[in-house]
Amino acid sequence: MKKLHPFVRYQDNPILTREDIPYWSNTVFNAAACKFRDEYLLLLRVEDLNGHSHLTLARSEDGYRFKVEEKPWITPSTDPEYEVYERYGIEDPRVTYVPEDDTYYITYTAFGPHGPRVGIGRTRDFEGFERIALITEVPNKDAILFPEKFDNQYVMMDRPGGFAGSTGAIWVQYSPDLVYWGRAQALLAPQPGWGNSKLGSSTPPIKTEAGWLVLYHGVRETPSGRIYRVGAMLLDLENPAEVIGFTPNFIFGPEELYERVGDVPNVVFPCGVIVEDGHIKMYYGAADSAIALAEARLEDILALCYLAKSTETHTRF
Ligand code: BMA
Repeated sequence: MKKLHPFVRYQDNPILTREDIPYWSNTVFNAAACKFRDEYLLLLRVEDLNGHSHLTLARSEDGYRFKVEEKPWITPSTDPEYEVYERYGIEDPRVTYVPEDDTYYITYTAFGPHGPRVGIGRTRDFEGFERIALITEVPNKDAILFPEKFDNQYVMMDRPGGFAGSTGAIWVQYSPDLVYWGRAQALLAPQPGWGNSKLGSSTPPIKTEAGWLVLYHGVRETPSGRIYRVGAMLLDLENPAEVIGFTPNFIFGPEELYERVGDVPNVVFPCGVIVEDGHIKMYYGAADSAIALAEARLEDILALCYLAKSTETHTRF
């Protein structure tokens, strides 16, 4: 089969499966990624045998071969402020380093009897982790913080809605302190086609001369289930609520067996990217059962973002 441009899968994919987790688990998928003190780190979503998720660190010297830590790092909170909202697990982390604060912020989906909502916490050393707040109501997920402030405000993308048959769009919100959020605006919404049901931001914004580059996922509802694929959008450097362009076609989707077959078939779900020398390493969950890696040249993704500046494939507001 002719391979899609511009991502190339790592030859030894998948890079992590439950065989690599030192304790009993059901699956590992949807990992955040960053570099820290010359190491590549993945913050893995590990689903236990009860079907609830927690977060475990994996470390690597080369970005390809990871060693998973012996024990979970962030588990659902027992603090009464959080407990009910994290009772069924914490999922799909994203890590954003904010140089101004010299801090790594971790956003995650907290899942409990009321549904999914977003939590945020911080670390400086990937040893201690301090929760800051639960920052959305339900239902909401796929929240990612920008690495810079805009007019002294933190900015995050999130994905309210998208449950019980409703569609879900990517939004932005602002906060002076990471606790209180508002001025919400819709950014990019589903349209008929590959992302007809839900869109959600996937990976933390990458600053380029052309704008903030964000990979996002689009969900297509089909008679035999959902297909999760990946697109890219470019946001204005000064105003992250302004979409400069996006890829009208998906640029990555499930093709390999490990992406087609698993607990949830036909899913590629990136949560982390690492950029080095103009190349991007995209770490993605495959079929909710493994973690895989694909690489692309940054400029190739940027070029594809200019194909759509208007409303052809997705609705802009
Ligand atoms: C989304 C998220 C992801 C998951 C995907 C496919 O809604 O919950 O964690 O990978 O569904 O099941």
